[in-house]
Amino acid sequence: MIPYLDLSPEVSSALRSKQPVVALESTIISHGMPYPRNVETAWQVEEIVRKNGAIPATIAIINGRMKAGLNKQEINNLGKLGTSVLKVSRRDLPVVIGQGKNGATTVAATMIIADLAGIPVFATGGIGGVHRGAAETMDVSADLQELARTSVAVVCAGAKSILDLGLTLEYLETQGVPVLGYQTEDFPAFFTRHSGFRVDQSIDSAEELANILTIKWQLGLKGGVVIANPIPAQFQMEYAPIELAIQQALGEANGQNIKGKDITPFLLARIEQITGGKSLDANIELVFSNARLAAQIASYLR
Ligand code: PSU
Ligand code: MN
Repeated sequence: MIPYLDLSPEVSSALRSKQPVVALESTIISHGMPYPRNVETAWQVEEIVRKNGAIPATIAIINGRMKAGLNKQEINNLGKLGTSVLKVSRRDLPVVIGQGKNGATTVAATMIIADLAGIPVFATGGIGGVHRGAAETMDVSADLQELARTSVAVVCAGAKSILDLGLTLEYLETQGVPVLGYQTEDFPAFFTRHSGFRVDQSIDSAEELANILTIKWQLGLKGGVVIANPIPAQFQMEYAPIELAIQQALGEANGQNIKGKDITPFLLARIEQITGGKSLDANIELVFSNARLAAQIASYLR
């Protein structure tokens, strides 16, 4: 029994019988996509995890309880609340629990709860990272520190180039976090398959990825792993328009003095508006692809 943690009956029985389970985050639902597509996407992601042989565990805080495994109604409520729900990272967890509130968990907080629940594989869209201009702002996502300390593998499509991808990779290297490309040498840049930066290693199969995770944790090397899965080629965006949209959104964020935890959701929403919704379509497809790979990895992790 872990204090303040509730597993859904399905997740609880899957874990007890050692079936594969995939953790899913909720900030991507509330702050990462607009209603109602956020909710439809979250439901579809759960279906994809099931079709690939694993049980989905969407993670959030509801009335001050950490939940691993939400029902459709709970996902719908979070999606409807959107950015009015608290965005919860490591530092926010004790406060939102103490106050009995609702919270959507970031990559960092989802990793913490997945680890408490005993779920080592987690699928999302993109991780947070070192922001452009971090030399002055010191804006480095708590996701990176979490990857350094919490033993959960995060399957993502790399990181958006709203971030400084070069510094993000340097930070992960310093912190001892493996960055493994799934069938790619190139660290993917979320909307595009290539960023110009390299991953540590390209790994060809879900089975080999699972084996590497097992070895890392058997060795007592605590901490996460970034599994970078490029967006499927048919859904990737062209580099120039997405880079232009990012530049414009960054300029606006600067002009409006947006800071701290608000900056990532602001940029995501503006990029979607500027690209006329095209970025949202790409975002959804890459999450589907990550859910598929995560379920396969979880199935080999035994
Ligand atoms: N990047 C995305 N989509 C997202 C996020 C990041 O492409 O939805 C969310 C994730 O929940 C991530 C969080 O953990 O933003 C990072 O926020 P910050 O930069 O404030 O640490
Ligand atoms: Mn930040």
